[in-house]
Amino acid sequence: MSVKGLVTYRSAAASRVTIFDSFKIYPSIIRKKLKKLKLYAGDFVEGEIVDDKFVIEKIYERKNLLTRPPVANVDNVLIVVAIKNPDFDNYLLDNFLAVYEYKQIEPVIIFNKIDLLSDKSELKKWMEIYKKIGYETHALSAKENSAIEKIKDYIKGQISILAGPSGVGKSTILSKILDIPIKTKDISNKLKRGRHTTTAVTLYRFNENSFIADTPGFSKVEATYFMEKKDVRLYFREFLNYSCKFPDCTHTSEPGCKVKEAVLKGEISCERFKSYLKIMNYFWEELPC
Ligand SMILES: Nc1nc2c(ncn2[C@@H]2O[C@H](COP(=O)(O)OP(=O)(O)OP(=O)(O)O)[C@@H](O)[C@H]2O)c(=O)[nH]1
Ligand SMILES: [Mg+2]
Ligand SMILES: [Zn+2]
Repeated sequence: MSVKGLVTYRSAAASRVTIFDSFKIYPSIIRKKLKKLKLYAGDFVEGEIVDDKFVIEKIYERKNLLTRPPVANVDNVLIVVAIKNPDFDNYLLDNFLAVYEYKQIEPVIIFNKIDLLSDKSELKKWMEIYKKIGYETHALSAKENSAIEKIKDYIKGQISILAGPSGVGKSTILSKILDIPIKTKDISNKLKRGRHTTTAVTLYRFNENSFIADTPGFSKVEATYFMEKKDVRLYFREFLNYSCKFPDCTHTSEPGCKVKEAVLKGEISCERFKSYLKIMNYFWEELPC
């Protein structure tokens, strides 16, 4: 009898499938005829259970595929950042956002460690900037367990991954979402081992049919590593509301640039545009911030 499931563990040597009727997890093997297809965590599969193994007979078409870490069919990426410890780096966040826009995966921004802030004005300023351009934005303290339920609710029934810079609290948030006191050290160590072999990915299940993976922190992400420089403009979503004189305007040196006008009028965040210009390696002397 054919059974449907989700690949919830994948390493170079092994894979596991969680089946949808009972949520039981089986070690899985791939039918010979599918051997040349690659299998990723996040793949929806169909197959048969033989001798307590899930024999994969079909891999459904993927809606997207992340490469670092390798996960397919990601619905949300939770980009975790902190204002303090480590200090907030909006250039890094803007690169993350552009990359996930490019990959067509919905980014959610999580400002963690708000328990460390006595003055929340900077947090408010940044949250406003990202909310205004339509990003789902949350502020919380994983340490104090605040707002975790709201996030769990938002990503319910979906496949999500935690991403973001090193040390911002991704693994701590994961342990709160899973509601099990996993020591963050254990998760980090597991991930570090994974990094040295090839990347092993685990999708953890919570709230019945919701899945989430942790990732090791990146200290650097460059949008231009993923896309051509001339296309970066397409992945700063607030720029798309403006029609410049030239349809392929890169919003740098061209005349009649409506995006630059909008920056001067304060309609587009100067900080965001600053990140964009840094990616484009362009100096604009009128930049108001
Ligand atoms: N004050 C405070 N500390 C936190 C919070 N969340 C996590 N931490 C601490 O921040 C440090 C890093 O947390 P991790 O969860 O390991 O961070 P990570 O993002 O998984 O880091 P990498 O795996 O290295 O990328 C740990 O010492 C946590 O205890 C928080 O909300 N408030
Ligand atoms: Mg971690
Ligand atoms: Zn322009």
